[in-house]
Amino acid sequence: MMNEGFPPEFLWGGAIAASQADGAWQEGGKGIDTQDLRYFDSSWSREERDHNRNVNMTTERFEEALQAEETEHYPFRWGIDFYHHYREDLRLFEEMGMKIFRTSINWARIYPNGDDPVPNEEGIQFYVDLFDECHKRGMKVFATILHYNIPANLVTKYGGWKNRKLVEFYVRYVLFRSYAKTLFERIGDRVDFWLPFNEINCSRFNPYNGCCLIKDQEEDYESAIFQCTHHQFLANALAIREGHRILPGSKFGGMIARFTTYPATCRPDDVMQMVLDENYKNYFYTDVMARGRYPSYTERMFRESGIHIKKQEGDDEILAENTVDFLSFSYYMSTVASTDPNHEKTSGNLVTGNKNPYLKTSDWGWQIDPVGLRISLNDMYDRYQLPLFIAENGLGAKDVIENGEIHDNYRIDYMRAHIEQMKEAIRDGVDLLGYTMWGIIDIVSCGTIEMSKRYGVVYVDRDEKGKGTNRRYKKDSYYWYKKCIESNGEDLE
Ligand code: BGP
Repeated sequence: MMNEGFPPEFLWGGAIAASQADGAWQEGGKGIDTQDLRYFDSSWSREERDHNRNVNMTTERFEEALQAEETEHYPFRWGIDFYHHYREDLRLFEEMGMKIFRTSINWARIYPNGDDPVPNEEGIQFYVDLFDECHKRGMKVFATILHYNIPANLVTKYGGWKNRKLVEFYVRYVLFRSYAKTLFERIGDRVDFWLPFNEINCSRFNPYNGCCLIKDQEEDYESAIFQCTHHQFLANALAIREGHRILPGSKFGGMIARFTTYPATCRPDDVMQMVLDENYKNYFYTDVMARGRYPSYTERMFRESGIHIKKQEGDDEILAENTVDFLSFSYYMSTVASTDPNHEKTSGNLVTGNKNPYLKTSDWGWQIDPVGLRISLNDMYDRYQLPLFIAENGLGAKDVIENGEIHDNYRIDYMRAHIEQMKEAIRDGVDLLGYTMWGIIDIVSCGTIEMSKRYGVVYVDRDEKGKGTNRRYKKDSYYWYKKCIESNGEDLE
């Protein structure tokens, strides 16, 4: 029998990430982490902001930031002070009727230096309190174990994800309690869905964010990126193994940033380019996590890109025996594959892509494509036959507050169009578990570090220097999403 619409148990929710929201960068015993070190200047032009979005962290900037005590130029050090405001914010989410809340756990709150022999009890208590508050307010917890930021010490002392020891610190250390195992043992009963990594394909597009690589330290940068990714694949698989062992019945998802790609024309070469782009940007990662092995096209892909990685005895078995229970992805936009190097470009999440003449773009140049979400859902469900969860989807925009109101009809239009396509995908037979709209509350943008790029249905009065009352205001989209949830996706007017 064809599904008509959203199942009664569909999980409507919202998502944030610790580094973009929490602030309190030196409180509660937290160590300094890699996102605390990203520098932003509110006087930067549009070009400088886009350049710094992906400019690879330099050794000089990294070391300068490690010594910097100031916060104005380090927005991830203050976020929206969710660390102190979470009870108020969760009450707002409860009032909206949210069923699930996604956030990430900050590794540097649990192990301030990453290699500490014992965990930081204040950090564990923060997440016990936060997740208890979610359940008290009727929301399930969707926890991302790692959303880019690792303790800075793991970079300075060990070289970050390039070093296989990171796998030990993340999940397997027999001597110390490792990060993920500590979470499973100490707060595991409070988490309903786990994501070991946010967008495990990010390293390919933004290596500092994805795997904390500093470009000027790398001889063979491309190979270093994929060596880091191999270590993250192992950590992902071992987290699933340890999580299933410590928490029987627990659900672990693999997550990518989904770059849905169309051929520029029906010319076969453009279509072949699309196949290559889809494999390289998306399926390579979900194939490893869901099928448990490097796909057959890896060898040619690596060879033609000059990529060399080192595996160890037993790695293939770890990947094969510990695949994901569901797949998850962020979806903002789609892009175009073209064999024409002069194809017009536009910006996008993590990447600059080819322009699609049939699509409008956001203020930041991201191509808005709701039908692409239906295509992505059908593609991924057909390929893996695993339940899917949309972990991020939303519109970054320059919202304006007038007398305490924010009339963000453009965001309502964006959400309505994407939710309509989600319903179509469910009617196509896709098993879709839930939807956590990205940036349920305004937070600091991850790519361009801009507070002015607002995603939330809740507005936060804070500017790009971290100044403001930090008060929260319900946008028009807050009331709209509340109705959408109450009607289980039926009332989208
Ligand atoms: C994804 C990240 C999120 C969020 C989102 C929006 O890649 O997982 O952390 O940042 O992109 O991007 P931005 O914040 O750059 O607008």
